[in-house]
Amino acid sequence: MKKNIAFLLITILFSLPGFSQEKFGPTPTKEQLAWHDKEFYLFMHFGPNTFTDLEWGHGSEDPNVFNPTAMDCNQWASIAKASGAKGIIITAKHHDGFCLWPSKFSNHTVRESKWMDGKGDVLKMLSEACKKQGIEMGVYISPWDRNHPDYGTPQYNEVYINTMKELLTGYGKFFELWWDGANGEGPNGKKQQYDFTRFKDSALSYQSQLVIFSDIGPHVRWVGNENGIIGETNWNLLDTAGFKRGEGAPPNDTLNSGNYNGKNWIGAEADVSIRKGWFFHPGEDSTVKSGATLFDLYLKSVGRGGNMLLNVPPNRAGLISSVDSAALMSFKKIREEAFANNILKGANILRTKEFIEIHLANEVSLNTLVLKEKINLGQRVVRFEITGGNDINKFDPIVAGTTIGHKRILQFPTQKLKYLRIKFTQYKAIPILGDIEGYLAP
Ligand code: FUL
Repeated sequence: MKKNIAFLLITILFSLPGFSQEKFGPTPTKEQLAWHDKEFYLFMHFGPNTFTDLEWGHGSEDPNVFNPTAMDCNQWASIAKASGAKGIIITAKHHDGFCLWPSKFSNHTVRESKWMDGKGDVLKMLSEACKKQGIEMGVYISPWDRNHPDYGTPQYNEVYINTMKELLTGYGKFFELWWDGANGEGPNGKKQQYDFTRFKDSALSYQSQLVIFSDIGPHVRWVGNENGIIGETNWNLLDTAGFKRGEGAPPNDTLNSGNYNGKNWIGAEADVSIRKGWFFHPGEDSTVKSGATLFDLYLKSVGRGGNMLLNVPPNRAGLISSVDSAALMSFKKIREEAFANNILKGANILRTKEFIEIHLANEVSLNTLVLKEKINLGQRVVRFEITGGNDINKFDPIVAGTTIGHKRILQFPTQKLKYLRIKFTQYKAIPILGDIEGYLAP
């Protein structure tokens, strides 16, 4: 009977004007929605720097320094898959200009190296491996190029577009294109004026499903730090008018939290390396983050409504080192255990404009909640408070927070309760949440 009344109430409420499933404010495109659902994927920095112990190659390195001895992209992709990552973004070209594929538009590529007698193509090997494992692939193509002789001239914009075209038309579909903000001098001492508008239009003309990352999007934004941490308040909204990539980008704290009233939907992607450097350095094995540290970063990125881009750089053999893969597997295990059994499944849920109440049949112990907004209808929740207990007339404070977006993971000291209430204390439009999950994480 009680259940029927609740159901009736929900039906009535959802048919009221404010409850209609209308979009509110900027909303994500279907490509951005698919991107949000990926949540966690790997970054791989690989190239001459792997062999020279540098982070920023000069562009004048002998191509022969690139010489992985046991290169195996199937190992990369199978480790990525086993870790639960949805894809791999590879540095097809980093700032040193070295192309991991035999580009027609450069003389500084795998073709000029002795590796596989100049016949190797990392992009081809990786795209085949990802396909085999059923994961997706993305490309980092550094606009800054310390090798290309045309860098710093208008001609370089043509070179960059041709380079993108070659990659975007030769290796199957990518999910993401990564534009780094660093912009220094080329080999001729000149800085480039990038034609990003044309870069964007051409990239999308070759692969319209792409999401493009940069400090300011257009589709995905940097979070203002390289520690993998998104702001506790995270709006998927950003104002980009008047801002540039690199120098001229919005302040880091703005990128970290987005703009409350931002005009564009631009989700946050937290990039961080599993070890100290972005590239592999033999002396940095001891800096590999533990599974527990990675899980903490997961809570501070995916758990704050953004995505986690975790860099796991292949070593000089051309393999993921065993310390890194062990940390990834431990991270996977912690996630699996934390989200093993949704205690709230099947509970009675009562929704009103200002709160959601969950009534359980029996008392449960729980220390984790996962909330999701239906972001296809816009990001609406500004602030919320969660209370609960064993008495329908007495709700004690448990946890409070700001913004939900794609996902909000809340962890708190274990509570024993039968009743749970999520109260929206501030919202832009009537909150519309998806499934609410609860767990008892070890
Ligand atoms: C930075 C680059 O300069 C680093 O080398 C690295 O690629 C990192 C992910 O982005 O801006």
